[in-house]
Amino acid sequence: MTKLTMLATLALLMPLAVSAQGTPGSHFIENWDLDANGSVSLEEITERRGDVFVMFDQDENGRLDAAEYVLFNETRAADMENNAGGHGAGGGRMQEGLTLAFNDTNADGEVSQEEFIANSAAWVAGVDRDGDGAISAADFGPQGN
Ligand SMILES: [Ca+2]
Ligand SMILES: [Ca+2]
Ligand SMILES: [Ca+2]
Repeated sequence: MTKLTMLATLALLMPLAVSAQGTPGSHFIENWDLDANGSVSLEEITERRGDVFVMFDQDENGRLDAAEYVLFNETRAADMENNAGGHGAGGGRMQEGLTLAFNDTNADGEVSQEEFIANSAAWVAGVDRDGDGAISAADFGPQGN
């Protein structure tokens, strides 16, 4: 993966950066809200996760193994660092949904594309605080974290 691709990927993965306006979650929503209607639906999450998966599946075998997760983890860690202050407990919650442990449903040590996509709903459920089935600004912020 080139440096440039990594930077593009970083932008894609920004999970919970507080934007210049200071609205919690706005950066995540900007990056994942494909139709820009202010909330991120399960469909949008699923599609975007498909893109992320392909980006990190370097040998293109349809599975993210531990070696490929090294770069994925480093990319997310760098993102967390670059956005220090914008991540609270909610940031961890967003990050967890992308980890190997969260997505390796059959515990074979790799995440297949099917597993990664199928866990989209569980990720949304974990973040969707107001229970409307989508992720919007209402699911971020200090209250209830
Ligand atoms: Ca949307
Ligand atoms: Ca692979
Ligand atoms: Ca697996």
